[in-house]
Amino acid sequence: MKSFNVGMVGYKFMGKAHSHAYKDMRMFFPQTAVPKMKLLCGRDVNGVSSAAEQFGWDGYVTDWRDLVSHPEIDIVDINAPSDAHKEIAIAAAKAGKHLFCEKPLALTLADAREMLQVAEEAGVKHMVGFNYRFAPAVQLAKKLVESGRLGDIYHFRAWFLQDWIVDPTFPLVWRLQKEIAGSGAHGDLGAHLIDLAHFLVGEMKEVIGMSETFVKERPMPTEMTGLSAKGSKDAPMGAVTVDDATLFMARFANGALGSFEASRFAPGHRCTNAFEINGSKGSVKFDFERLNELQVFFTSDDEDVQGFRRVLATDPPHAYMDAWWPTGHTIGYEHTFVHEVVELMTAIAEDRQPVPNFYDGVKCQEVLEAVDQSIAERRWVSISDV
Ligand code: SOE
Repeated sequence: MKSFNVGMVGYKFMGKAHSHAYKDMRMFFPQTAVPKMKLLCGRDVNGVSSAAEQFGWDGYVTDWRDLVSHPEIDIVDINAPSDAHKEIAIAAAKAGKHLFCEKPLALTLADAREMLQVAEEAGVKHMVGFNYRFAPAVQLAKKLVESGRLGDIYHFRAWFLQDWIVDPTFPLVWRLQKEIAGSGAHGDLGAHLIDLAHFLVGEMKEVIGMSETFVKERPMPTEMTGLSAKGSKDAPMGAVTVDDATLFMARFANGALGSFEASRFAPGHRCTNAFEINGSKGSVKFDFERLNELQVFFTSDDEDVQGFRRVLATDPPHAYMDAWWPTGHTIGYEHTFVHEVVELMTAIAEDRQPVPNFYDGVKCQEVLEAVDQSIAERRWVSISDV
């Protein structure tokens, strides 16, 4: 059995999700090449040492350069905040390491393109963390579209809604600072929707959008981890430099119409990542809050029993489900990362590029940037022009 040594930068929210995936994968996918959890990297020595112990990493370093130049590391996994992606990915590729980078790939389209180019020139494998593709119900939606069972696709309608910053006293965490995050709801949540749209429907031709920052100033944080943060009453205020919500419409190359809504200002929606696809022969509906299910509708059903029905994607032949539990036993958010790592390890072992890879990261970044341009210029923008 092949095995590859992993070095990972970042150990908070995504770091925990990836660590869990490397660990769990060995137990449920024994035929897949093994990820060896060698080195964890973080700037705070106390934080990184206790995370390394808790998550099961062999050791830790506090400078990513030591990880990237380490002769025993085969794969560099980057889940530090977005502003760190480019420098680490480029250094790692030049050192001959395979790359696994969280989304959005970079702060700008130019940076994302450079990352792809350097990775290709270095001849390394590269993967981007669009984990929602790996939910078996999403894979089923893909199968229904690809096999023609939904017919010609007319609509892709998607929304990713959260509510963790509705309170105006919630601190100014890094996700609300443009120089670190690149953008707000757009790049954090909209990026997932754009990738799902590419995966399920195909490329977009043109877009038009609008966005808003509802709370323009927030107290500086005294502590932050994952999506939670603490502030204090007397903390100085700082400017929010990203969007709280971005909405856009798109025309796909195949003629379908798309609508997209990403917002962190939707009370009651803790993490609603949902889409619908309508085609000439039927429709599907997915909602991450019920990630084991796909709602399907076929116009070919007898008229008297037509209606959306719920398919539980928990058993073979649904993707990945032969590896998990006995019939009908559901899986969760963390399993999407396990499947992602299965693809990463399999692709490297088979000497092919994993999917989705930096090319998909760039395609997503093109749409993010075209939407930003359309908002700034108040007009439709062609994807081929960015
Ligand atoms: C925060 O908004 C976040 O954790 C994103 O960063 C993830 O990519 C998304 O899956 C859930 O929400």
